[in-house]
Amino acid sequence: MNIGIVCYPTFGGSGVVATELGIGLAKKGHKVHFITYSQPSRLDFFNENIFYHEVSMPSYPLFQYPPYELALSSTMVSTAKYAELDLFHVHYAIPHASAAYMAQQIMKDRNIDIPFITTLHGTDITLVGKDSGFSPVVTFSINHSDLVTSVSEDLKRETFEHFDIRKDIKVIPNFIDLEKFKKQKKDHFKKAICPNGEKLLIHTSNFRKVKRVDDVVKLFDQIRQKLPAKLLLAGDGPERPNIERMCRSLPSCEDIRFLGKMEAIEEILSVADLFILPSEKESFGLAALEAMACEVPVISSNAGGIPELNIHGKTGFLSDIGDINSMLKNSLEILDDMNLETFKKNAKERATEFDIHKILPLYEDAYNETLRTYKKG
Ligand code: GMT
Repeated sequence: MNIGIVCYPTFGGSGVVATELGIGLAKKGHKVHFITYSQPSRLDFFNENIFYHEVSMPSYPLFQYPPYELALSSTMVSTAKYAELDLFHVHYAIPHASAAYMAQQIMKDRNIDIPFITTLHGTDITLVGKDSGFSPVVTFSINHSDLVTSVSEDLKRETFEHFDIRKDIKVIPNFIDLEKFKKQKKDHFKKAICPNGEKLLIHTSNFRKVKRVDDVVKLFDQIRQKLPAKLLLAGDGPERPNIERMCRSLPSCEDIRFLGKMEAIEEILSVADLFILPSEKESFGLAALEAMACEVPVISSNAGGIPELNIHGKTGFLSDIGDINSMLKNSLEILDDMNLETFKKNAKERATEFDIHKILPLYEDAYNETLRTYKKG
């Protein structure tokens, strides 16, 4: 198949899923054409089946807000023609699904008629999508997608709850490449970070408010009063300066380290004992899946689709959003040496259920089914 993938090229979950999906499809022999405004961060190697088409934005002094969506639609049209695409798969409703609809209409005018599939990832529905400034466009572009997928049952439920959706949504969860995300022997890292055998806690995110990174720090501060431990905070984003300020006011500050954005996060996950994800909203929790694949149990909130991944009492624990006391009790239970190895083993076992080799064929089936039923108009 010739597949056009549209995504955000940044470190965010939707961009990572789209890029890893494209890489996986290319390895299976499909030709994959990425269309985005810069090279996706995980696409830094050569593969004969992967192509990259940059959306370039004409700059003009009249544009206070550059019309990215129009440039994207134009690039989709030209790529579809010259690469003879069979379909588009767009990730994140805004503005990719509406740009795809526009591209589809333009192509029809030129006797090219191909379907587009939209994958909903989370904040495109639960946060920005609900905003009245966007919701009519989100509703329209979901209803006019030829197939819609969502990354969890909970996100599907929320989409139906908040938008007037007149078509089915197929749930295809996030997935993981277990060749890459596996526990590696990095004892020297552990020795350097935890020289006295402290327990190692980690959180990775884009430091947006929904991630509640302040809860991570509050929880760590309390754990630190019960046992020797260190905390790594990986990633970057708008809340980082506030979190750094907060850390500096705490006695446990010297045990907290900010890592910034990391390419090879699996290396650090390999030496961690506990992953913390206290999010306000989380449609799936790819970061937690990456940790679990590296044998790291998860303390999380019960927001959104997290319970579809993290099994309470087995791979970690779920608590109500902001319930630090419950998270503390649960963390201490996991970090108890009598329990830790079992939680680690369970986390890994659960992660294998989301093996890319199991999930990728679901997307291929979805493509084939869409191509089969697409009514050219
Ligand atoms: O977590 C983020 O804020 C990034 C966001 C994105 O769209 O890039 O991630 C969302 O998509 C991921 C991949 O499908 C999911 O695993 C994340 O749970 C989801 N984030 C939220 O719902 C907050």
